Amino acid sequence: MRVSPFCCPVRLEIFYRRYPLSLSTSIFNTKCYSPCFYGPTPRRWKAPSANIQVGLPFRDGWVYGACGGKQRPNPAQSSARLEVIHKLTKPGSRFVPQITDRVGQGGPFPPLGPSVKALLIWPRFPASFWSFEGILDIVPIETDQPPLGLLTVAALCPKNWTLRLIDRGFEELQDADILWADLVMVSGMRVQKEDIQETLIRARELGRRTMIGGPFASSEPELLLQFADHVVVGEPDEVFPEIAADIERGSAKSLYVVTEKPDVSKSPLPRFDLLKIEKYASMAVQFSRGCPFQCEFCDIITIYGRKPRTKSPAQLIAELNALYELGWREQVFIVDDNFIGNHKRAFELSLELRQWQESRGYPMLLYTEASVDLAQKPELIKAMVDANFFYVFIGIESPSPTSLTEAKKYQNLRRDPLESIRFIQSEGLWVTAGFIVGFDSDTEEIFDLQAEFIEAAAIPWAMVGFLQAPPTTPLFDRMMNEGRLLMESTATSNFDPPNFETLLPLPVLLKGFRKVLASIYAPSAFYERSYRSLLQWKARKPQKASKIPFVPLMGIVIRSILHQGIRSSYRKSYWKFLWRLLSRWPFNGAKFSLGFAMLLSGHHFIRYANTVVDDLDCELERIRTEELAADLRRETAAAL
Ligand code: B12
Ligand code: SF4
Repeated sequence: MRVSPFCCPVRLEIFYRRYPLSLSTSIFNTKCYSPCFYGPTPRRWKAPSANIQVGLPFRDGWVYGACGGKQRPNPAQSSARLEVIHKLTKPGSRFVPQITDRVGQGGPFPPLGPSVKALLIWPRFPASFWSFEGILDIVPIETDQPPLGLLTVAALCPKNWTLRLIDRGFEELQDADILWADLVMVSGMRVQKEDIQETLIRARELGRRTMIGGPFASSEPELLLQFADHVVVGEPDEVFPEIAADIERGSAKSLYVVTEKPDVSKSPLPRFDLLKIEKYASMAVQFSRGCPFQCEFCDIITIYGRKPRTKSPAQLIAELNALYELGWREQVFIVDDNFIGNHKRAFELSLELRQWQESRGYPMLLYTEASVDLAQKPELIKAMVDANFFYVFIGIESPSPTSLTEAKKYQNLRRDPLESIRFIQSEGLWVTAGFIVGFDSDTEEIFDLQAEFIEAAAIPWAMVGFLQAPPTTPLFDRMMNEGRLLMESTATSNFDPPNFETLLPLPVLLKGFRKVLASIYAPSAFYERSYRSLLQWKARKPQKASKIPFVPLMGIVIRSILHQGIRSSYRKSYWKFLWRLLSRWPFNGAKFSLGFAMLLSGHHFIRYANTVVDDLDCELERIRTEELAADLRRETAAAL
């Protein structure tokens, strides 16, 4: 069979280790003459026995060739391919695919030699709930979080490689930067897809070798194989030296699927020294990977596994020490998928963190993510508070028990979630949380229930999004089996409408979501909730906020008054909240500083919610016009 050059370019040869014969049937037995991937000269492929052709559609519905060409895919063929590759690369699957690229003699990738110059790139994010744009107008920082995955991979690179890091959150990427490098190494989440794609295409056009790893690569390698020379699926902490050796000596593969979950207690100290540290609002360290629960929509457990693996407390403290040595004295996010996934280890760590904080005068404010069953562990909460944890992000998702049951989020059903949140707040941790609409069990009441819950729990930073079915998850499989997956969906995060057909009609879902956002981020509601959250949060004695030196602090105050107190449309609510803060907690450092952070954050959340509401209005208007046009066409046809 001759294959269109646009559908090409990568061949996956699969060895099903335990039962090699069962996969010996040829799936797509091909000869390829693709000019797009390996230069203009057609090459003939010797088709191996089990050979999968990758040329899957992107969410926009087009199949892209590595040359940038595109064509409409054959939907039946594409979804069959997607399904096969999805199964084969699914972590934990019985299949252990070893993928070899067989182009040319001795592999298509020439050796890069022992002194590789590697450019690490962290692509740009689109504006969202998490991007805190508004705050960047006021606070002298340029971006939120550092790319910890890239910093970890940097530490795994051979010592004789020269490394540079570019964070596209605040840095331009010049051609000269790419041309400096022998190897361009990119990381990223699905939500960074656009910039990931652009960066990889640009590096390839400039003739540079490209490699991508990280969560997007781990969940959708088949898409990225079209743009990157090397795609690394999974956590390469233990095997990266082998991959690096392949790169150096010219035996590198297109795709590395690391199915084993590494022992993170052996992971190296991330290369924080590569960061322009003063540009960030927060630093990040990771204690554990994986989560023991089984939420249907979650790709944490398909990427990082259900058995939480932890570092040693000493290892984490060494990471904090490294940040301390670099002069970092502000907030640090412990970016665990679920900090209390292994609650015994979390407790041990918290005890040691307390000593470390005490011995240095509490230099770092900590925050993390945890499941709601934290409320059943008062000793752990106390230990965290003593270690200077200020707040915790909790996946509440829904106040509806039916929707939680559908999502298999059973841990949220053990105790009333409202009670749990109030307990955590009263024990000393301030709470921020995520909420989801679009479950099959959701009815039209869900929107009011969500807004009421957020108000009752007093959660100022409430991240409300749509349910998504990310590839590799059980929800993705279910939607695929039910024929509800939208292949043409361009969704990359929970802020986009679902990538499957919801049972609630789309206009109802969009209208309901709009209602929730408009109600909870109305300025008076936002600042009232912030105030109530401070009343509910019982800060404890050891909790110490980060100190901001006087001069930058004055700059922040002046810019806040200018942008928020004078120019903004919500200045009345701003002044009311500021007055309450000053009159009630002028000498309570913890409450005052978190309250001040909430005061500033209004500039992001209120404006962000307004933008989303405007976008939703446009989208609803578009749907309404389409429906009217369809009605008109039907009536005209009937009349004729
Ligand atoms: C911290 C974090 C954030 C931070 C931001 C982090 C940042 N740097 O900007 C915040 C809270 C802002 C955030 C937000 C979001 N996040 Co987030 N986040 C995380 C979290 C918890 C930790 C990330 C981290 O630092 N990990 C530690 C490092 C060491 O792990 P790693 O990146 O996987 O790196 C390893 C490998 O992947 C690999 N690797 C990584 N890069 C590279 C590069 C190369 C070349 C190679 C070879 C290997 C390699 O090597 C590393 C060592 O093994 C992860 C979950 C997780 N466990 O990673 C989710 C996660 C990355 N986030 C995710 C999502 C969906 C989001 C949101 C879209 C959520 C939403 N509901 O909208 C938003 C989008 C942000 C935005 N601005 O729009 C998903 C991504 C899924 C995907 N397939 O892309 C994850 C996996 C969690 C999940 N399943 O929900 N997030
Ligand atoms: S609790 Fe959170 S991390 Fe764990 S499976 Fe559920 S959604 Fe994923």
